[in-house]
Amino acid sequence: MDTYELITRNAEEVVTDEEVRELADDPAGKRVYVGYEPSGVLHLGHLLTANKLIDLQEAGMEVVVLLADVHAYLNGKGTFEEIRDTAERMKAQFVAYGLDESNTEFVYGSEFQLDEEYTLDLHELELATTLNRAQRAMAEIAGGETAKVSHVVYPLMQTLDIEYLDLDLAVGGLDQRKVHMLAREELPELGYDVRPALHTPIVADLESGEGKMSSSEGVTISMEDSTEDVAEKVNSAFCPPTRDPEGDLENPVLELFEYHVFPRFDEIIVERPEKYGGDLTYEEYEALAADLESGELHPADAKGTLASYLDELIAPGREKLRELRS
Ligand code: NAL
Repeated sequence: MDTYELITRNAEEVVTDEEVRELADDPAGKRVYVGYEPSGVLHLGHLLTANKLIDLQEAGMEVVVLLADVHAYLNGKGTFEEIRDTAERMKAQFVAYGLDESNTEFVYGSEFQLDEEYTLDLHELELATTLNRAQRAMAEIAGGETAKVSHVVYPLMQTLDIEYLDLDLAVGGLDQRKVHMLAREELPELGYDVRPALHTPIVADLESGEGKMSSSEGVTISMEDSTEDVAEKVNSAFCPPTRDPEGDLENPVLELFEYHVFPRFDEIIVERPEKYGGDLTYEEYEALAADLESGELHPADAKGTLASYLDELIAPGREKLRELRS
């Protein structure tokens, strides 16, 4: 796979394609970041962006993970002490999941966001941005309620972090796109450069195939789930024998194969008794999706296989969590 393909595979959107192509021409030493509001337990949403970070490390880029403690505080996620605690657990789970520790810089937001120069730049951004614009940038991240002043400071700080962390590429879920668009507009106002952004898709709810799966609503899989939990959740997942069900629905089983399993394994083996046709081996997502569609692969076999690969992916993080709690 060429570097541009590796960088952009499974991305829902790159802004702009031309800027990302330029990065792909010379990726060595380029700094890419993802920021996360600390959360004590990783779920599939976190792992989707982590998969992208692993791709980017493979492409030779340096990865910065921002443990966005101040942002979590501004978004009402708890006291500073609680947030710090969860951030340490989060970091340990990312490393267990497979982020190369020797090539990943973990930074706490509070390490630089409370500096004088940063604060003055932030105030300049506050002066340059309308309330309406900042609220719109924050709507998806806050999940509705953006009535507090903290909610409009949040996207401005995220904008500024792109400059202060000296980044070449911003990565995030599609829910971050409005903040990244704000950053493209506002950074030049302060005399800073515009940076490209890459957005990963948001996977549909496991059970219904509707809308967006997140930790707060709907069914997801987390590092806390046992092997049995994973099997049960995948087993009750929505899985019509097609890639594109009617209307707004998605096939979450296929999405998980595409975004979570295939990027991390060279081949996927569906184990089947001889009387049902014997084992199936797939090197590409498309081949598996085509077999599900044609009926060659039964949804129950697809689910059983998905559950066991997902379980293998989360097992090291689950172990780490147990260790940290004992
Ligand atoms: C991501 C988040 C917060 C601050 C950031 C600063 C720089 C780069 C990325 C950042 C968290 C993100 C979320 N807004 O919704 O999880």
